[in-house]
Amino acid sequence: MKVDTKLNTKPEAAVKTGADILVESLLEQKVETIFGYPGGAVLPIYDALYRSDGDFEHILTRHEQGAIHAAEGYARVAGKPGVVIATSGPGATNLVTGIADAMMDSLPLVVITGQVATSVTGTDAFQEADVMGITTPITKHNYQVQSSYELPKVIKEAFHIASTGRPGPVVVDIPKDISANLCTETDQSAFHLPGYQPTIKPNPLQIKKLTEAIKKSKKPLILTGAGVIHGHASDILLEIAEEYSMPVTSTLLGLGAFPGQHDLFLGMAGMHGTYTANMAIAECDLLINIGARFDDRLTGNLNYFAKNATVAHVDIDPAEIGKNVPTDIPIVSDSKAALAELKKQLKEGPDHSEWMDQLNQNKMAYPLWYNNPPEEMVPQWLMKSLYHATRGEAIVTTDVGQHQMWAAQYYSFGRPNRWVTSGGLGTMGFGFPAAIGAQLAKPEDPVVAVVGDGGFQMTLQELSVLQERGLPVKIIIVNNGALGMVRQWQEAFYDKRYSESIVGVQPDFVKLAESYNIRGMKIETQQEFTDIIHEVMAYDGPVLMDCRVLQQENVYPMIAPGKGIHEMVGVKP
Ligand SMILES: Cc1ncc(C[n+]2csc(CCOP(=O)(O)OP(=O)(O)O)c2C)c(N)n1
Ligand SMILES: [Mg+2]
Repeated sequence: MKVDTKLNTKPEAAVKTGADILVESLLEQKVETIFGYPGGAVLPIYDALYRSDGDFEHILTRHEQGAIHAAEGYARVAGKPGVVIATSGPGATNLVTGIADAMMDSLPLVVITGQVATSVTGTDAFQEADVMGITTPITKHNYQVQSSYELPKVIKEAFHIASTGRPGPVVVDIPKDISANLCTETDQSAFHLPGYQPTIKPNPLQIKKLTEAIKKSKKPLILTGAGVIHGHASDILLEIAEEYSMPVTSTLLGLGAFPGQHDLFLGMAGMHGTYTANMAIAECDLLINIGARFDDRLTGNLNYFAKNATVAHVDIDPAEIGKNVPTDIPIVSDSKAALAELKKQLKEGPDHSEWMDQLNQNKMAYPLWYNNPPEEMVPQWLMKSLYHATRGEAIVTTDVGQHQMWAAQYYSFGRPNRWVTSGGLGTMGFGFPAAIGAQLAKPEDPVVAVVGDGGFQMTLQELSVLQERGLPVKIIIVNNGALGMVRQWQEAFYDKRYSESIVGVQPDFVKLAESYNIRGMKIETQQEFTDIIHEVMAYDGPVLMDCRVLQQENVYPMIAPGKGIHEMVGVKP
């Protein structure tokens, strides 16, 4: 390895800096869009980007958190890794929430952080932070690059690890001298990762067990998680479910994996799931989990979860199987490969017409409900109307809170990769920047950011990106003047002591939008919304709608913490 230690100021065409090597490696990975923010330790990288002359679209967000959530939205919708660059120290630590969010929701990211020069590592140098230490528990993998020689290989590995198996974030920390110095030789060999070989194909014997369980079942139920979407398994799932007429429910992150309007779909399950879906879990005799991780917001009290069921679990991550729910038929596999093998082996479906009748009766008797005084702006109505106005075709991103649950309940997703929400970490401030990333991934598609008045204020600085790029993202603030989900819990479990959850003071969101040269409007009635929404959606530019909804509305049904999945409150008015 030959490395020139002189700082590079004006590289000759033939001589490259480590940063040039990085840029070449990113191009080799067919990276088109980078989200980032410059600073001292990444100056050589930004210089190399400048000199790369338009090979990439670099999106300068106004905060590193905006960059990483935008990259998550991009990854979710584009189905390939989102790429982020931030500087050392505060730049890197500003990314931490988004890295943890991507880890929880299995989103592929390659996150490049600058680091102080190797000569001062460990001296508490200016803007030094232990990025490896901080990100080890929240990344699928992380690297600190030791030489520019190894950079091409590290980048290849990083993209491979982020996007294969169970996707996740990979951090590549690059000391400034390594990106700045000239480099004459690089390792172009192919990578070899013997310790990382995700199991993609299912064990056929396990699939045989599943086919036998399906044949015997009187009350089968399929549960879709995000793994169906990551594995591109929606089409084959639909074929199997239709052919054997098996009902389907979903986690929050699995929405869109199966068509939301389909007769076999029972709605979302879990804390704010439908009565039909949750009772189906409580009563089924066979639960087939495909790519969901049985998290507590889905299961409620584990003592009551799927108690009567044989549990089959398809997951590409073996660590998920049996983690929370004892599993009778473990299937470590890519979701599509597992379903393909199931389709091949399955010759006979379940005999379950009584079960289907029961589920259909539940659907009729206990639909989602809300009171709807037409003179009021009712948040559930708002989500349902957004669904109709966009014919279910929009890409919808959300923040976290009541509006997120209403969007999940009332916006019905017909296909995968249209629903972008922060599930595992529940990150307020996610929705708006994620919409920016989603819009960049699909420039022609309608993108709506459904955000809370609280969460929006955590990342609204990214309005600058809309202004600068003219991205036609539509922002719907479900403005209840409250941290609504906190208010709901305080109403239910803290005797209405609304500690710090009713927010009296807000900016004028319309003026705020206008100050960024973005169309803003305040919507106070159903009529106003109906009158304008088609025009808003057709408008070829960003629009912010400040929708003033009723503050006292709660999300129902609800499973209280500690309760079983069958113990819902608010099932009926
Ligand atoms: C970063 C972060 N901080 C705090 C919380 C806790 N939390 C969950 S929902 C919520 C209220 C969100 O309020 P808003 O954005 O207005 O949405 P609403 O529930 O009113 O629809 C809070 C504070 C969180 N999820 N994320
Ligand atoms: Mg709110």
